[in-house]
Amino acid sequence: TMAGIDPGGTPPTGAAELRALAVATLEGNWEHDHTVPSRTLYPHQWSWDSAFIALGWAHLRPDRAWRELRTLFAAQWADGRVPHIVFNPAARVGSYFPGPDFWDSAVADGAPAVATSGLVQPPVHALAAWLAYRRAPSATARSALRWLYPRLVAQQRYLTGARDVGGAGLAAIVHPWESGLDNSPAWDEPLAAVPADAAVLRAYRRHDTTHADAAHRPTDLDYARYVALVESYRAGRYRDEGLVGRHPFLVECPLVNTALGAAEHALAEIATVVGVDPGGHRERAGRITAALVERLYDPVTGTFHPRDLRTGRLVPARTALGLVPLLLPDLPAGQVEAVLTEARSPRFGLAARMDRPLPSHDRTAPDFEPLRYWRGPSWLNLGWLLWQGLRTHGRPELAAGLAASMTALVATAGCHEYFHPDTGAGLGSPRFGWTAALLLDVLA
Ligand code: 2M8
Repeated sequence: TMAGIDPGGTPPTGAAELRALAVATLEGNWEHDHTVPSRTLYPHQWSWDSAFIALGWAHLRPDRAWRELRTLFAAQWADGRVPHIVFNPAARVGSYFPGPDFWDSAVADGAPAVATSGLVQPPVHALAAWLAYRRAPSATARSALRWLYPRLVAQQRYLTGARDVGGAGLAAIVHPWESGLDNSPAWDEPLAAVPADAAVLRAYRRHDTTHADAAHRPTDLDYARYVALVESYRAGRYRDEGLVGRHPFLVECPLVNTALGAAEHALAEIATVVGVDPGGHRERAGRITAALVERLYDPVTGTFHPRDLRTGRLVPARTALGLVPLLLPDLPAGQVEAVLTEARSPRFGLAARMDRPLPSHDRTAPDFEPLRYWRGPSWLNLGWLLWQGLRTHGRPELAAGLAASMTALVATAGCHEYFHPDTGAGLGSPRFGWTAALLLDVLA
C-alpha cells in the first residue's frame, strides 16, 4: 500500500492522511485496465462505479482515468448500451452471482466479445469524463475525449431511443439494478408486480451474503425478483422492442434521467473540446430536463419520484432519488427551491452543519432501515451528486456542510461502501472504490 497506509486499518483524520487512505484504496482495487468496486464483493468492472472511480483517478493518475473509461466503453454493445458489468475473465469462476454464464450476453445480437451483463446503469460517464478532463487537461486527455465522444453519444442515443418506453424522451429502466439503488424503497411498489418464485432462487446461490451481513443486503425475496427480471429480459435476447407487452418492470427513474440530462450538458462541453457543434446537446439537455420536471416532479410532495410505466403512477416513496435532479444546471427555480426544502427537511437533514450523514431514504418513513443497503444507509455517491448540484445552484454553505459530513464519515470509519445514517459506522465492503474516488474529489 502507498504511504504506509493500511486501507483496512484504523482510519486517519487529517486531510493528508485521508487522501493517502483514498489513494491506497484505489491502488488496491486497480486491476490492470480497470478498478474493481471492492475486492470482496464485486470482482468485475461496474459501469457507474467506473465513472466515479475515473474521476478519482483524474486526481492522481489521469492515465488510469482514461484507461478505466476506455476499458468500459470497449465493452459497449452495437446498439449503444454500456453494460452494467464487464466480467473479468481472470476473476475466480463463481466469485460473483449472477455471473457471466447466467447473463449469457452472447444470446444478444451486437454484444461484444467479452462477457457482460445486459443491463445499464445511470449514465454518469460523460459528466465524469468532462470533470476528469477539466481536472487534468492534456493532449492525452483530449485524445481520450475524442475517442469517447462518439461512444458517449451512442450511449445517449440508446437510452433516449430504444429505452424511451414512455414516449416522452426519458429512459425507462427494466430492472432495479439499472438505477444503481438496488433495493431502494422506490422499487417496492413496481417490484410487487414481478412474480417472485422462491424456487427460482433455490436454483442459484447468492454470494453477497457470504461476504456481507445478510441483514445489510437485499432480501432473498428481492433476489428472487431480480433473477426473474433478468430471465425475462434475457429470454427476449435483451431486445427492447415490445417491452410493454412482455416485461414486468418498466420505470422512469429520476437518477437515471438526471444523469441523462447532465450527460448532454457535459457532452456540449466535450463537443467544444473535440471540435463539434455543441448546439444539439444543449437542446437535448433542455428537452430532458423539461420532461423530467413534467413527468417525475410531484407538486404535491414537492419532490421527484419514479414513474411506474405499468400503472402510469408516480411511486409515493420519498427517497434520495428525489434530490438528485438538483444536479441539472437548467432545473427551473421552482424545482430547485422544492428540492432544497426536501433536502433540508428532517427527512434528509441537509445543513451547513450536519448533525448526521445524508441518508439514502427518508429517515422519518416507517420503512427506513438504517442498516439495509439502499434503504437508509449513507452513500458517498449520493452525497457527491447532491454536492455537485448545490455548487451548480450556488449554495456553497450547504455544499460545504455536506462535504464536511462526507469527509467525517471516511475519517471515522474508513473508505466503506456505505455508512450507518445515525452513527456513521462503516457498512458493506471496507475498501470501496467510489468512496475513495469521490472523497478525493471532495477534498480537492
Ligand atoms: C450494487 O449492485 C450490484 C448489482 O449490480 C450487487 O448488489 O451485486 C449496487 O450498489 C450498485 O449501485 C453498484 O454499482 C454495484 C457495485 O458497486 O453494487
